[in-house]
Amino acid sequence: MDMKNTPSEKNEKLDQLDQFKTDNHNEKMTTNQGLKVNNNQDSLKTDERGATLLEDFILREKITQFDHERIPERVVHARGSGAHGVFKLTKSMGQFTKAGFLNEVGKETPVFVRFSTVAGSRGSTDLARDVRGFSVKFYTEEGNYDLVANNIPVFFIQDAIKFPDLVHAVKPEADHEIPQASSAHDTFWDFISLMPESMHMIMWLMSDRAIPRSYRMMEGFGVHSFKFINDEGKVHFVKFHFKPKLGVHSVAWNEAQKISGVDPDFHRRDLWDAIDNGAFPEWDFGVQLVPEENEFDFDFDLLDATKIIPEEVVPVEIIGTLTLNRNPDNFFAETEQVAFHPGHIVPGIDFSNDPLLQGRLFSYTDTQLSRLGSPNFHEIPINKSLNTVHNNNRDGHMRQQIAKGKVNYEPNSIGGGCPFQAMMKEGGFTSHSERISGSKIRARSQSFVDHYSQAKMFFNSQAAHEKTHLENALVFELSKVKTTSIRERMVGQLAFIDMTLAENVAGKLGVKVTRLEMPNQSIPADADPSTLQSEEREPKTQVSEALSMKNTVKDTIESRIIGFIMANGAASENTLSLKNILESEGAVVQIISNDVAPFTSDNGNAIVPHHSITSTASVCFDALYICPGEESIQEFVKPGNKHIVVDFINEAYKHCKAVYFGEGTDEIYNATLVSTGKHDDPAIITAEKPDADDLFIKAIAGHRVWEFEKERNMMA
Ligand code: HDE
Repeated sequence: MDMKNTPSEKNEKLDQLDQFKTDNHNEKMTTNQGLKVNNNQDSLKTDERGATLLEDFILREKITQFDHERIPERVVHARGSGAHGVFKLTKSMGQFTKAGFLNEVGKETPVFVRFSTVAGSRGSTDLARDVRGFSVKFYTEEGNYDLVANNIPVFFIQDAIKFPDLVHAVKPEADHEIPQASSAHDTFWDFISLMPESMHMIMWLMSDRAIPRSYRMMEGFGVHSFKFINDEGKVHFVKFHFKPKLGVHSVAWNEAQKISGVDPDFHRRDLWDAIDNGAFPEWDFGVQLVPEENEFDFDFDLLDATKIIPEEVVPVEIIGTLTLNRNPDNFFAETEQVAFHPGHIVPGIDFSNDPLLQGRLFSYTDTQLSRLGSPNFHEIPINKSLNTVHNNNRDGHMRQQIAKGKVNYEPNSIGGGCPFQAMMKEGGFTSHSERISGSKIRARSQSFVDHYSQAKMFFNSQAAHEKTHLENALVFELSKVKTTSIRERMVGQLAFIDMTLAENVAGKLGVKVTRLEMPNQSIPADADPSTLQSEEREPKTQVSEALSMKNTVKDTIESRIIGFIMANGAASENTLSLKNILESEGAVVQIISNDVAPFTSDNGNAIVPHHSITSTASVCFDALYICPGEESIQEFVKPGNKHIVVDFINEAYKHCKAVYFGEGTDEIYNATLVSTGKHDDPAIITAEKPDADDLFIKAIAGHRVWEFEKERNMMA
């Protein structure tokens, strides 16, 4: 496999972490005090059958530590997976920002990234329909910079004050704590149907973006407008983007639900295995820049987090590459204890006045206090900045740093005035100075009032199959809603986005489409409704190509998992040659047999299967190859085995995957739904097709033949 972007020889963060690592290999067991332990099997007792003594400090220490092992999970984004990596700058942003890590082309900055779902608990499934977190901690020479991003570029709400309401609504319902990791329930849709500002986000959430094939195949967005500040103090608004080199891909919803049962750690495992195998996930890092003086050039407000800047209006400039190339050593120490905060910034980057961002700036430190238990969480190795901390902040639970001397205040003369404040030219951070005038007011800007036009733009930009999936997702979610009035109100919302969508959904829910004269919850009760009622506007950009995942397909099969179905007597020549071709293109071949006992191929070689067909499922593979070999096929079509292999292939077929039937596999082919399908389906490959191997590779690179979905499922 192509081992690109091998971990840099030098990664200062990893070197720093090394100082905290321990390895038990060849060591004697000790207590927490370093005392060697002689017996870790029996507690201290009055005699062999007697009561245990309170004196047993070894027992007490062990049990006490265990009793306190758990810490509170994150109030949102509890379920996550992390990895180390490197950010390499490919284009200098020196003209726009003085941030050191964005100035010198070729500069490498160590990073730690944590991906997450939002609603589920720590142990919940990876494949929930949900937003994914994409948090990046850049360990820069000027301090830590955190880009706490999501895989969706907009948000549900415009103002942070609504965040607790949103999260309460989506989390399991308060009385019976049901459902886990799912938005398909009454309280979520009750809230959403009353929040027109969430409609754009809802379009994204109901799209397949919310069920990614892999963390490695999703985008990341900073969501808010931030500011770049250059040496002269000139300001540009900036939106951040991560674009995966493997393209943006999803699974089918039916598949997601099955993966949740078969392998709830699917995304976590996929990330871990890819990095372990040297298939390092990579993203292009890009920016959309808007000079400060052009702030008001748009038909939406740059400070409104429910809007994107369409890429047709401001293109994304690619400025660097993010590569993840090392798995953590310890999940708790690194992935669980890492603490992100959008307020961790460096000179050259500043906040905008987006009211959602402003609220976040308070929340993240606050939440770490209850989660990690102390304001000293910055001293946990994964959170430590590369440069040593020098200030007069002191003490508190679990303080690690030993600050020398008697001086812990400033100004001081006894300590020679240290630590000194840094001048700007020495890297001292100064907030960008912005002239603000106005009166104190608890209200929302008129410029935030259009809630539907970008929802329309998103829906209009989807390919036909993407629209169908989005519609089906709405039907699924709202079918789980028990309160009819909520279903009706939600359909009324959809009518502002697309009437056909609303009617199709309504038809399947058994409700009527009534366009709403609805109160907009973001409007204060005593505001003049004629000025603030949500407007129905046509989007200026009708269709944005960047919004359809279909347009992100890349010509690569790297890291795709291909299942080879084979047993005793499988034809070794064809199988090996295809395996070699696929692996040389970076794919991963896994052998599936009737059981996991080693078998022999037709040339007498012993083969050890990765899976038995009953211990895995077709949803865990990107494509299938039914290997040739008469004896092997006979093993699979034996009574008792046949329906298992047929169901396995049928499922892959229904999920629009590439399926390749080797020579002489007709008996299986004929028993599957595949035999009843259209012959021009490019992802069904049979051995007699010219260039069958190439066609298979092309089909895998295309990810799925969604355009044949209806056809493939009609046969079911
Ligand atoms: Fe977060 N969010 N958030 N959020 N968020 C948290 O901080 C919050 C928002 C995001 O991998 C919490 O450390 C408020 C937008 C990610 O550790 C908490 C608001 C975006 C993660 C918090 C938002 C995010 C979090 C919980 C509305 C995309 C996971 C644990 C004003 C740009 C970080 C924690 C990780 C986590 C608050 C909205 C992304 C409670 C108040 C918008 C990726 O502080």
